[in-house]
Amino acid sequence: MKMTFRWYGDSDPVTLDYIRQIPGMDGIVSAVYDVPVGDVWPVEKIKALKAKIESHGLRFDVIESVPVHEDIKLGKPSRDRLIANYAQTLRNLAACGLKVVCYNFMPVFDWTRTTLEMELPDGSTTLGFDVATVNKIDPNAGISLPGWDASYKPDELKSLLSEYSKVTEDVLWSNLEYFLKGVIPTAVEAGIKMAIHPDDPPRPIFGLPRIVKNREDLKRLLSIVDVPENGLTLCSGSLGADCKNDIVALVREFAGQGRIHFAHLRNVKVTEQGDFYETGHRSEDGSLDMGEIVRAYYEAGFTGYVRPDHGRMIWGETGKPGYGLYDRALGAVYLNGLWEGIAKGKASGKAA
Ligand code: DNO
Repeated sequence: MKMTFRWYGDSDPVTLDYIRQIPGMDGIVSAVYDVPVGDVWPVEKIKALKAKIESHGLRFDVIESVPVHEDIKLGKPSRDRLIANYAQTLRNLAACGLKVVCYNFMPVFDWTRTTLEMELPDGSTTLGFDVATVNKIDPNAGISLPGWDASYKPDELKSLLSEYSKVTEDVLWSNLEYFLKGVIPTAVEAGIKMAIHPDDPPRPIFGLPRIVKNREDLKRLLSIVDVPENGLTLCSGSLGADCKNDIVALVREFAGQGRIHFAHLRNVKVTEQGDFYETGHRSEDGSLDMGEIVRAYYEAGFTGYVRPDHGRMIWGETGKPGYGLYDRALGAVYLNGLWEGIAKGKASGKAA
């Protein structure tokens, strides 16, 4: 596995100078942030970003994310032009040597939480999700969730949601199929691996359909265009927020098939009703057995990219919720330690 760290560009309070000091850190995961969604990412911007990252001794192979325009998810007539733009962005990324593109197909909302500052007994703060709180929100009356993207004005959000009222799960699937059939041939030609991120949390919210939330969905998605370039970002914390998802089994199955190109590794403490909060990465701290998950990657011969996912805020750090330096750095070191332990245990013939 190749260890990477998400970096939000020059505005990120966590600098490349700091990231390179994390033991075992190989590369950066980032994006071109100043091109409007739906436009083509120009080669010069990609090159400049890559040069900056590489000048810090880090590799840059993975994009998170090239966002999918809402018109594509809604299946509007403009989608053909937007899909052509997306394909051109993939060609431009390939021309600059990029290898993996993470994206998602969640309508309107990317990851959603009801608190960004839940205090844990040790005084750290973390992100949490409470089903009852979300169910009480009427999105048409406006949304005031912490971290909610304020780029939509209330009226815009209302009209977007009303467009989605006709989009059932089946319609969203057929729009995803249309998108994949439009971009995967270009990905194959260009040598880019597409890696869809699952829905976070893995359930419908605000009446909007969510279709990438469990094994059945992942299998269906991969079969739409059955080539390695149509692959997954397997996010343990997103899928793990539904205790019916067996992450170890998912890793064994899909990494075994060479379809996981990017692994997001983090732990969550989950209840059966679907409430959860994000813990430190260790197995003991959350509901997921991180040791077994990493072992599943190891045993599948996984050579793809990994990143520690969200971290808590610790040691007085402030910054982008989930994306501070300290707890994610601890996560990276822990994950590398698990990997080394498994590798050495196997090499010495003992069960690690
Ligand atoms: C959350 C992230 C997601 C992810 C997108 C991929 O922290 O994992 O926002 O980047 O869903 O498109």
